[in-house]
Order: sequence, then structure tokens, then C-alpha cells
Amino acid sequence: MENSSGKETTKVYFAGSIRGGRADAELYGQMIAHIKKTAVVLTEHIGDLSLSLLEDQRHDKEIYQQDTAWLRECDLVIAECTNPSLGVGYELAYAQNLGKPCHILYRRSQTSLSAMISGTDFFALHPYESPSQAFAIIDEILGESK
Ligand code: 6IA
Repeated sequence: MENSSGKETTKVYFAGSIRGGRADAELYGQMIAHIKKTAVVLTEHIGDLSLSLLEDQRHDKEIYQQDTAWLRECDLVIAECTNPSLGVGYELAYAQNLGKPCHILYRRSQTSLSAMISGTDFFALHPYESPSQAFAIIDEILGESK
């Protein structure tokens, strides 16, 4: 995909907690909106506040197939990890196996990252506190990926 200046547009896989808890869903939506100013987000639904946690479990195979296809397609992963999520941890390991750059944003004062995330140099860790700090970090990540 190209933007108006003819350059390839970066494809971002945004990961955030769903069944792990939706306390940060609104912030995910704000981050996704911010990323979309300069890049493509393959996983816009992560910030959808109406996503039903009671949705039919039979869809899980389709969700897995679609999400892993997007992980193979993306240029980089941005994961918000303040709210721990098994799915996000799985996605990060899947992306690492593919050698995709992975950027982890988290509020240091509110979470203690798993050693399986902070114990490898592969993941770029970005602590932040305010949404505006997170947006500035996202700008830096997307600027470097060009
Ligand atoms: O374990 P979690 O549910 O917190 O995992 C969240 C991560 O897994 C996200 O980064 C998503 O990419 C992926 N994921 C989990 N559930 C879904 C989903 N619908 N649709 C798309 N991606 C998903 C689930 C709806 C529902 C029944 C809760």
C-alpha cells in the first residue's frame, strides 16, 4: 500500500488485551487512531469498546487464523502491555519467531512486565505514563520504521 507521497505505508499489528480485561480499551482506541494518522492498522477492532466478551466461542478458530495471517503480513507490532493478556503474549512470541520488530508500551507504575517479555533483548520496551507520552513514542517508532 502506498501513501500520497508514493512511499510504502507501514502496516502495524496493534495488540492489546481482550479477554485479559478491557480496562484500557479506550486508550487502545486512541493509540490506534494516532497510528492511523501515518500508518495502516491491521487490527482496528482492538480499540472497539463494543467488542463483546461473551461472543460465541466457536469463532475462535477464525480469529486465530485471521490474526496469525495479519502477524505474517505486518511490518511491525505495537503492543500495549499494561493489562496482562495471554493472547498478546502469544502474539509477541509469534511475531518474534517471524523476526518482526516488536514494540511494547506499558505504564511502569501500574504493571510489572513478565520476565518472558522483559527478559529478552528482542522486544523494544517503551515505558510511559500519560497518553501524550505514548503518542510521542509511537511517532518515534513509526518515524524509524520508514
Ligand atoms: O487473551 P486476549 O483475549 O486478551 O488476547 C488479546 C489479543 O488476541 C489481541 O491482541 C488480539 O489480536 C487477539 N484476539 C483475541 N480475541 C480476539 C478477537 N475477538 N478478535 C480479534 N483478535 C482477538 C474476540 C472476541 C471475544 C469473544 C472476546
